[in-house]
Amino acid sequence: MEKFLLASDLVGVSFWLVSIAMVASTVFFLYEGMHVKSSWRTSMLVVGLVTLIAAVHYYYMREYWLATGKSPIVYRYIDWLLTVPLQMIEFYLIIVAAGLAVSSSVFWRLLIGTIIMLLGGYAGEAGWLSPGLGFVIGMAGWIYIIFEIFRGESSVAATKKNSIKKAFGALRIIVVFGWSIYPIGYIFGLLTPMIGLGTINIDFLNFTYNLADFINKILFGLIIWKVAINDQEDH
Ligand SMILES: *C/C=C(C)/C=C/C=C(C)/C=C/C1=C(C)CCCC1(C)C
Repeated sequence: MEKFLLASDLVGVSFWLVSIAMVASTVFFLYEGMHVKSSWRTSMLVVGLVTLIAAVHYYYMREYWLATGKSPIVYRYIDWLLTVPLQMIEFYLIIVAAGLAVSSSVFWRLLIGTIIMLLGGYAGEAGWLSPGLGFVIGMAGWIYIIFEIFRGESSVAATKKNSIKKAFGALRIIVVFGWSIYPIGYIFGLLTPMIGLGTINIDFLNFTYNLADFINKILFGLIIWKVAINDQEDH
């Protein structure tokens, strides 16, 4: 299709912008990670890895989009399969960085929720299952994750220290509100025929996912960075 990016291709522009933002934020997170208190360094490294992995995938996704005008489903879900578990590790690291004890089963439960969420979504988008059924399975995984961070073991540990309470609160907002952008993209992109709103809208789906990735990877990293800096000032 297109050889170069056209101004009329808004979705293509969003792929482009996010790919560059991921590269720049990777440099930022890795650099800043060297200057925070040592207990926060692994957390900063992990957010830098998340944006690095996303940057690589966004370069492929934007090319795929230009060449085919189709959803880069495989690249998208490989990216999520790597980066969402890394973000789940982050929850665990935040608690550990604050010197609180929590069992590693917290991480495993969050991982199981993530895999169910992504498998459901992929199956629905790739046509393994009907988009509606894939959506229901994906939602179940997400709801399980929300339950764990609001009612599970990590949520109890997180209330024990003030600086962590704040960080955890911010992360919860990301997982509930930031992450809700993805199913919105799915509903109004892929489920439109099912809910009587017309045809499948691949442009809306991809634009919305790109916006969501920008918020949930870069803003997520900035939250961790802010908490790490504040923790330093407390000491
Ligand atoms: C860095 C990438 C992130 C944080 C990706 C998150 C993806 C989701 C929260 C996806 C959620 C979905 C549902 C809740 C329902 C089914 C469709 C999905 C996979 C888009």
